[in-house]
Amino acid sequence: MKTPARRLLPSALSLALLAAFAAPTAFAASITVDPSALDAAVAGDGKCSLREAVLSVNAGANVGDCVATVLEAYGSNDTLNLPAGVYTLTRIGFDETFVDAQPGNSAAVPTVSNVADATVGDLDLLKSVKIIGAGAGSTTITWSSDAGVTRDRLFHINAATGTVAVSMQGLTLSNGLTQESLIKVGPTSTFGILPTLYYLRRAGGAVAVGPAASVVLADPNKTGQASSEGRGGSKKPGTTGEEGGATLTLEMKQVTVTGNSAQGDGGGIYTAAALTASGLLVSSNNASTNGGGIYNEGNTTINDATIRDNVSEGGGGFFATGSNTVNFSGVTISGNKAVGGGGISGRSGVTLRLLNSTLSANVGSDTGGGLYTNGAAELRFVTIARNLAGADASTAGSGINTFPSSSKLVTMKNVLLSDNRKGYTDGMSATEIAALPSANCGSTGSSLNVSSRGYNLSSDGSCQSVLNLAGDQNSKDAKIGDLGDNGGPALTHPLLAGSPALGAGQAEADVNVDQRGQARDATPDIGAYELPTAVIAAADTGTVTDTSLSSSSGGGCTVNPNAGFDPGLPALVLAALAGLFVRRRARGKGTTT
Ligand SMILES: [Ca+2]
Ligand SMILES: [Ca+2]
Ligand SMILES: [Ca+2]
Repeated sequence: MKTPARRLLPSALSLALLAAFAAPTAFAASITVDPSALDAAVAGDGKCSLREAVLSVNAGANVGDCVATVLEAYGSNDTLNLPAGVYTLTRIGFDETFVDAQPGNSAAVPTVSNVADATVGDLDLLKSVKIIGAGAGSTTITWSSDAGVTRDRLFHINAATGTVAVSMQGLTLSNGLTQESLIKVGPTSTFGILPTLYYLRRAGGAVAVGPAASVVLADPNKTGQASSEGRGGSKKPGTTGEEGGATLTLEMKQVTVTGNSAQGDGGGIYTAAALTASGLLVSSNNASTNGGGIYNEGNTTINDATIRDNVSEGGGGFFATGSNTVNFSGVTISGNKAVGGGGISGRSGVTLRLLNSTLSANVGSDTGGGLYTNGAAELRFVTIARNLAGADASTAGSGINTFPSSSKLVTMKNVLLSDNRKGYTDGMSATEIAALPSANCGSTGSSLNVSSRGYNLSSDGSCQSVLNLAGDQNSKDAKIGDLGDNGGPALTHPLLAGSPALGAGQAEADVNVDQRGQARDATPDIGAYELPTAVIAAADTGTVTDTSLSSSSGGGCTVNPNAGFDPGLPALVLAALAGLFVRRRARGKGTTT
């Protein structure tokens, strides 16, 4: 191929960007699936089942009762169309088979044979495919709960070589379950050198991405590993990467992952490869080890999403490990529960970037209600509020908990920390919780690995040793409302009248909107929520410049005397109206760059 002499060689980055954005314009083959079809792997009822359709994609030819519309080569980038309905899996059987000469004997080195088999159990996706539903409220893929049906996860992106790009859109994934007992491994052999596939038998209640590579489990009997790497004896990545020789990606748009369980990592989703998601809801999933909602070991970007009410041992909402970057923009993580890191748990190799996001009411029954990390984190315009931790050690934190052994820092700018408390035990009343000591910042050990970039607000003095730059405020009542629908795709904590967060942030060039899509002012509010200046002005009865809204550094808020709102309306009503407005406007978010 001829190349123009002066043409610059594309960098690896630009090639990667090209690959990411050069979406295929034509599908190879299109199959419409019938929700009333029996979950069969061969022809019989005259209807194309989801399983038959997946087998067709894998084979690159019609399987069972499916008949594809083929525009290009079958089996390269096909589309499965799933009209509204419930697609119920019933075909039991397990493909990743554990083989051990001495089951349950920790002295033996267990081996695993893996044969991805989409005819039974989970639907193994071996080729690039788009799975398109009629919307998360209309199209559901689930496992049968009937007696005699031994459930498995729903989807397994499971290729040892090649490139497999899977896109899911407009679906709900529910009732998946991975079960450790089915691989005949006793608790005495759950650590040591084991093939990754062992984990993939257990990991990912609804979806697992990635096979291959060997990994080493931390020995849960050695307490040192638990203390340095976070809660839960779990694995460390092998040198060749979790995805082995394959390039796997998963894209999810407007997908709900709810009510799934893993007797391992990733109650909802386990990913060892790149995940990109928007409009994602991950709720009420359960993992017996790490990542109640999502276990992440890849470079992941999630925008406009909710991760709530998931439960695990480490990282109730989201657990991040490996050497990866995780970008969250417009994500609310709430009501999740774990031993360590109720909302998010991040390990040492991970860089977490949170923008316009909310961590609320998560519980770390031991430590770290909101964010628990010994890796790097960059927080901008984030609200961390009302998270709870069990630990009452003098240095422990509930909003953010870091590790002194880590050289990585949590950097913060325009971050609002409010009413994160420790000493919590299950069953406490609201009155008892309100009486607990506040611990927005803290550390397992003495040094707080947090670095301010200014313009943060903490309702208590626990962050004061590090939040001491221009614009930082400590020990001020943040005056936030309850987590609720204030417009936008996820729940947020609104700022109330008189909040010291109002107009007290510093603008960032790449952040034009708040979590809801509301435009940011020139002097933005601290945290994920922006109250429009016009609303502040309307709530102010006559004073043009309200110095009570100024930040401690003097970055004040100049109100608009020409605001078009009735000054007689209470600020809260106006805030609600603003929320309704936000919900309807076209949104263009800042990016986590
Ligand atoms: Ca059929
Ligand atoms: Ca299978
Ligand atoms: Ca499988």
